[in-house]
Amino acid sequence: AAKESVLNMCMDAKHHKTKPGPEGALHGQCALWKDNACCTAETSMGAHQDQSYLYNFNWNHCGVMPEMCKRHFIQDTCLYECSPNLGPWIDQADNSWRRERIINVPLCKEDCELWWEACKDAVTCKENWHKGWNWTSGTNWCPRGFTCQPFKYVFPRPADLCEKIWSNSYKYTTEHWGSGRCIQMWFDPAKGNPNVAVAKYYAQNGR
Ligand code: FOL
Repeated sequence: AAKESVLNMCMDAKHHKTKPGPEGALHGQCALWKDNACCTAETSMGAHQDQSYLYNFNWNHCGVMPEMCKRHFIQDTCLYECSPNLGPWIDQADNSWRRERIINVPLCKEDCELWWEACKDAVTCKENWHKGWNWTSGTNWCPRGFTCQPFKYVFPRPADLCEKIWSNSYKYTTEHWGSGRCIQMWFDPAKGNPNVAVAKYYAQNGR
């Protein structure tokens, strides 16, 4: 029972609760986490809005992001903001807007590949979406010298997207949904949250 302290916890970041607990009214795609969440109902609403108060982030910096792609970014936001099972991968952050971050969370192959497939023709100008934008208008636009290109050129393989976009928040794995060895971005809440067992496994066996 090593490192039980990392189970069921929230990172110290911009919008996270101090500790996880039930949230009756989580919105839309974040509802999967309503039995036990690090996000509030308000944060879950923000996860579904363009340029929400969460980060003022503009998904449409190279033209409108297709809806089928955006749902994967919404699901990423829900996992990032709501999951109480990312403790084994919490690390100190060097950002002004958060004290802690997640690093190398082993993402299930299916989640990464479906995300990439849905977004391969969406367009962006940057590989790392955490840093280096032009924020002079209050939201992020492409900095000088960065050209808008389809995701499939910016991120040639699914692993490039999942690992690089958020500064190695995720590690691409070949582990499958239901294996108990990878974190699932999408799951059926009727069957319980599969990430509880995954956090327990990595807390005991090392990340
Ligand atoms: N999803 C996942 N999986 N991991 C994350 O770390 C994550 N982070 C965000 C959203 N979803 C995530 C937050 N996104 C800035 C840009 C993006 C962002 C938060 C903040 C931003 O203000 N960037 C500034 C630099 C700020 C600084 O680091 O001091 C910039 O230069 O563009």
